[in-house]
Amino acid sequence: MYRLFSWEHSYFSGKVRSYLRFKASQGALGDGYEDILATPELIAGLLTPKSGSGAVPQVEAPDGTWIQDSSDIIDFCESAHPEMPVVPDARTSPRQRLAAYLIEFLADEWLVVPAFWQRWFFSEDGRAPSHRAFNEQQWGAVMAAGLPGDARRNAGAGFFEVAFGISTSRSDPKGVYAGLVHLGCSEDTEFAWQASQHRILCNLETHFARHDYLLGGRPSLADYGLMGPLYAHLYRDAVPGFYLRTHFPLTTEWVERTNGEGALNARAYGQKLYSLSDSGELIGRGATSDESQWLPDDTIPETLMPIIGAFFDEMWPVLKSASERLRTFVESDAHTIGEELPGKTFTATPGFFAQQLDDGPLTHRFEIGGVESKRMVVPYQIWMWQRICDAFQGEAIDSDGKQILAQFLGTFDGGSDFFDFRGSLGGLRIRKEGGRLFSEQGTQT
Ligand SMILES: N[C@@H](CCC(=O)N[C@@H](CS)C(=O)NCC(=O)O)C(=O)O
Repeated sequence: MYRLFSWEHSYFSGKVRSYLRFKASQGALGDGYEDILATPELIAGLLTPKSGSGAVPQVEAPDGTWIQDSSDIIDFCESAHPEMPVVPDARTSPRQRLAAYLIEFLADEWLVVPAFWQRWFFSEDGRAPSHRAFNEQQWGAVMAAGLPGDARRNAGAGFFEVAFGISTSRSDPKGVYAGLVHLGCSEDTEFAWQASQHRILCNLETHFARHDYLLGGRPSLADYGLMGPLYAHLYRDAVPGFYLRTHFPLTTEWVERTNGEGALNARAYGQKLYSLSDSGELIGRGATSDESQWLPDDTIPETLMPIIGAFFDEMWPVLKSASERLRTFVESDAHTIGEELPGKTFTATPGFFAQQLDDGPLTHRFEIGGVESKRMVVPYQIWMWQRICDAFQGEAIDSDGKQILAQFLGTFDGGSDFFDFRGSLGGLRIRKEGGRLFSEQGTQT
C-alpha cells in the first residue's frame, strides 16, 4: 500500500488525496493507499528526515520510495500505474496535455495566494463573518490529535498565536501572514488578488454548466490541481465555503465530484445513472458529461480557454520576470552553480531572507489588476515551468504535435515564448531533491 501523509485542511493534500482516491477507485493504484494524519511527531521524526522538508503531503510508495511534493507524487504514481491516466498523451493529445499542466500550475502557484488570504483574513481579530473557531479546530486536530475537542481547539488557537502572531497579523505579520506579504499580497494588492480569483471562479462556473470535469467527462491533472485551492480553502473553510456554495453551486458540485467521496448528487466518474426499461429493468449509463471521456480529437473545451487565458494574462508575465531575476542572481558572484536555492512557496526560506526580502536580489516588481507591488522570486515555480517543458521533450512529441502546440500557444498573449525555457534561463536548470532545490547547468532544451 501507498502511505499518504497529509492533513485534511491542507491545500496540496486535497490535490493528492482526490487523485489517489480516483486511481484507487479505478483499480489503478496497486493495493491502494492509507491516508495518515501527519502529526508534528511524524513530521519531525519521519517526513523531515526522509525528504528534507516538513511540508505535507508526502507519500511513501510500497517499494519504500519517499516522495515529497504533490506534482512529483502524481508523476510517480502515473508512471508506476499507467492505467486510467490523468495526463493526456503527448502524441495524441498535445493540447489537452498542455492545458492540464497549465491549469495545475495556475492552481498550485497563483491561486494559492487568494486562497490562503481567504483562510487567514477571515481568521483575524474582529472580522465578521469569521471562521476563526473552525480554523482553530481544524489545525488543532493535527497539533493535538487524539486529545479531547476543547484541548484540540486550544492547541490550534495557541499555535496561531505562537507561529503566526495572529493578534498582530497586520502590524507585524509572521508565518502565513508574512508569507502572503512575501508573495505580493499586501494591503495594496489583496483585493486585486481576490478579483483575480473571482474571475477564475466565474469562468469555472460557466465551464461546469457544460462539462463535468475540466477536459470533458473524465478527470485529469487539471481537476486535481484545482482541488488544491478549491477543496481545503474555498470549499471547506467556512466563510469562502458559504460564498462558494451560494455563488458558485456548479463549482461546489464539481468539488464534491472530484473529491470522490461518493457524494451521490455530484455524479463522479464511474458512477452510473439509471433509468427504467419498458419492462421495468434498471438500465445504467455513465453518469458524467461528454460520454464520460475527455473531449474527442484533442479538443479544448471552449469554456476552458478563458482559464488558460488567465494563466497567460496574469501569471505568465510574473513568472517571466521572476525567471530573469533568478537567472541574474545565479549568474552573479553571490551564487555558485550547484548551490541550494530557496525552497517551497508559502514564505521566504530561512537562510535566504537577505535575498528574498526587502530589496534583495530575489525580489521583483509585479503587477496584479493594474496595481504594482513587489514579491519574492520562488525558484520552485521555475522548477514547475521546467517540469512542463520537460514533459514535451524528446520522444514524447513529434513535429506535428509541436506545430499544433505552437498554433495553440500563439492564441494567448505571450504564449509563443512558453517553451523557450532554455533561452529564458540561459541554460540554467533546477534540480529537485526531495523538498530541496539546487541550481545546475543543463544541456536539455
Ligand atoms: N509544492 C508543494 C507544497 C507543499 C506545501 O507547502 N504544503 C503545506 C500545506 S498545504 C505545508 O506543509 N505547510 C506547512 C509547512 O511547510 O511546514 C506541493 O505541491 O506539495
